[in-house]
Amino acid sequence: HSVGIIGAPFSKGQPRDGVERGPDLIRSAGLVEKLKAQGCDVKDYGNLMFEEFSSDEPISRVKRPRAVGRANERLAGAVEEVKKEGRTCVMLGGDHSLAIGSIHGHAAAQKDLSVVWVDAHADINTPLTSPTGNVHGQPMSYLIRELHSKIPVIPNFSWIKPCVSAKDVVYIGLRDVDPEEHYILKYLGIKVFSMTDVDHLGIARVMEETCDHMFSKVKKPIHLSYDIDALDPSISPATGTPVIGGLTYREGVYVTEHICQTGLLSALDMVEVNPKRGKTEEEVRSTVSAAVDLVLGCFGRLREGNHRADYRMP
Ligand code: DIR
Ligand code: MN
Ligand code: MN
Ligand code: MN
Repeated sequence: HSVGIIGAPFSKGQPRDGVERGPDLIRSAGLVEKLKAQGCDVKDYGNLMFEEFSSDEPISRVKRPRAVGRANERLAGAVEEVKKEGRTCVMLGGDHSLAIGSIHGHAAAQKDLSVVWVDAHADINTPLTSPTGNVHGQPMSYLIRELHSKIPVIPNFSWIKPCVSAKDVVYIGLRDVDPEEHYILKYLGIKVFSMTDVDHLGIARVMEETCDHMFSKVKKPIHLSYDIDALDPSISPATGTPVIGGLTYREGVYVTEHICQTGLLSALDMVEVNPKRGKTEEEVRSTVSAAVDLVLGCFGRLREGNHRADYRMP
């Protein structure tokens, strides 16, 4: 695997600080070294720098629109560059509003994508349905073509062109969905595997059906957007909006192993790791370590073990 890492230390898509420390923490846990040890060719592009806005008043219900819009525009450009260099792009967040830039930049280089969104939340509120005004609860609404007419004009958001079709999106792990979001998911006929479906089918069948849905016509490159809050808070408590009843560590890793074996993973987001939300050092360590393992699972790590193709027994 050829991998390009972009750090996006950005937190203004939601109200809690600390999530901007995600990229450096995930790197400190040895991500790059571990990817190299499993045979990946890794280029770390470092952290992006983001503009500050002295005045950034809400527009409709959207909080800090200028900062969020500009940060995502920068990220989109960076992701497009990584894709043009032929690498699978790994975006380390930061909050999930960054999926706007990550998916937009990916789509600019690759045009037709499938999106697998692994999260406790659907993150599909429009600026007009959002109960909180936090953009990390809205990124999908800006990206889905079918919602274009529902998006008002927002400063620094005008560069965004919807680039994903509703039929090319699959959700896994949902368990905290606003009523308006539930309406949108049903109205657009989006494929959803909620935690009820994970309980009912088991994660293996969920992944089979995810692939069947994605590959029903042509095989498109996959954008995997992984919110660490998809996992149960017993494993990843250090996150802004933990929700009880999530994926086990094993289910979470299984998702990455299955996506890896499709051979179609083209970009990955790993977001919402927030060390300030951990009550103890151990809670932070467990959350960061899960995030690292999920990334490793996306790039060939197998729980049965791995060895290099050129290994010879001494
Ligand atoms: C809620 C919470 N649906 C919102 N969303 C979160 O703010 O729109 N997303 N926490 O990660
Ligand atoms: Mn999310
Ligand atoms: Mn979430
Ligand atoms: Mn499959």
